[in-house]
Amino acid sequence: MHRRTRYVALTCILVLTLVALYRKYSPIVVDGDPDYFPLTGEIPDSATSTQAALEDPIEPTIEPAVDIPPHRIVFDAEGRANATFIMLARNSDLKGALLSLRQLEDRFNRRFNYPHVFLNEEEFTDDFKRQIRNLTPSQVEFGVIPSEHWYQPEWIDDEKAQEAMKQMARMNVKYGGNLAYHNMCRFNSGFFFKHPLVQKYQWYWRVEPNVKFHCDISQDPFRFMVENNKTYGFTLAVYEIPATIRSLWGHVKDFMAKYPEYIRDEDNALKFISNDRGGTYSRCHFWSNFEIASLDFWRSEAYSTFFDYLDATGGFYYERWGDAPVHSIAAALMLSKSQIHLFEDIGYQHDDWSHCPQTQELWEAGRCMCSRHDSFDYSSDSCRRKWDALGVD
Ligand SMILES: Nc1nc2c(ncn2[C@@H]2O[C@H](COP(=O)(O)OP(=O)(O)O)[C@@H](O)[C@H]2O)c(=O)[nH]1
Ligand SMILES: [Mg+2]
Repeated sequence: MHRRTRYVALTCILVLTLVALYRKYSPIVVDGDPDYFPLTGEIPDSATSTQAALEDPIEPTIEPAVDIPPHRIVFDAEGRANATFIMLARNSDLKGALLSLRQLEDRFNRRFNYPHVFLNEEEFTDDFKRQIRNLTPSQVEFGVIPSEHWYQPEWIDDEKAQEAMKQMARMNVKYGGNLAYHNMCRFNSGFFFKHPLVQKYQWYWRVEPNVKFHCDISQDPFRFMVENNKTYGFTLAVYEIPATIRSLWGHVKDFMAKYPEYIRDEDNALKFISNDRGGTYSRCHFWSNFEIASLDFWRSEAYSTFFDYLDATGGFYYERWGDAPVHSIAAALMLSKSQIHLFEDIGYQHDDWSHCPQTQELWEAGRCMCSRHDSFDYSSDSCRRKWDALGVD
């Protein structure tokens, strides 16, 4: 090689090595602020132990109606988002929790090692912890829910709540007479994202015991959410049982009238939750037993005000409002429809209802163990068609 060419080549190699070393050992740099991490509370291990790389910042497009911090692209050294799985479970749910976890690890997390948080209103037993930890090399944390986040608050009229529960039990309203279920729905609506173990995260994937993941998930859904400016992700959408939400929509309309600043006027997903421009509720909701979403959305002023407003009516106890319609109504009214994402490629089953990727391509690529013909998506109890009609990618 010519001497001069060799000199140029050596200089290039030296510069590239220096750039690589700088990227590897420099501190977190996000939007020019070396100390920034988009969270309140503790800085996650992944951020402090190594560097987090900044890649192609996306301009925030979120309107002021929802005060969530603009999405920032922050990944740790392994390319992971600041995210966790969250499973709410009882000690008696151990077998179902193991079944869900085994599939989640095999189909996705063995390649990504995202952490897990398990929550319960009482201490998990040592056996529960040991058996769960045995299934994953990822970090697992077990938390007890503060009692004020779980139990019926004192200001609820207990006699009225008892009477309502008896009445719902008599009418065979699903879970209507089950006080623990009411606590659970209120917790999932307004408190899970406030748990101390969850504070350090920006994203979560909700997992329940006894669910199935039918396909390989080779792309990281958290990264997808971050990179595509998404806030709420789902797989199945269904109709709510009318007897559980008798007065819910009336309160939502009152909220909209009182706090118009929290409602997104344009390009929201109102058409998914109402057939008459807000007059009545379509009863469609994203099925919240599967959610991949931003914790900052639930922590926002808009959603907090919404939850507090609904909670103050006592409807989680005097009726049986589920966290699914509450989450879905908020997402549909406060986000742009393009911030809501249907994970078509994630094969998922809860109870008898299953989502199986519909195209041959996705089904084969995911090595799916489900029949595309058994998918619930286009059955009469599904709201999938209404979602499709919104025309979101
Ligand atoms: N710790 C705890 N978890 C509960 C309780 N009730 C329900 N869960 C959890 O809440 C979620 C929803 O409950 P599930 O019985 O699956 O209700 P469904 O999906 O609406 O039929 C699951 O993750 C359950 O493990 C409870 O009393 N205590
Ligand atoms: Mg369930």
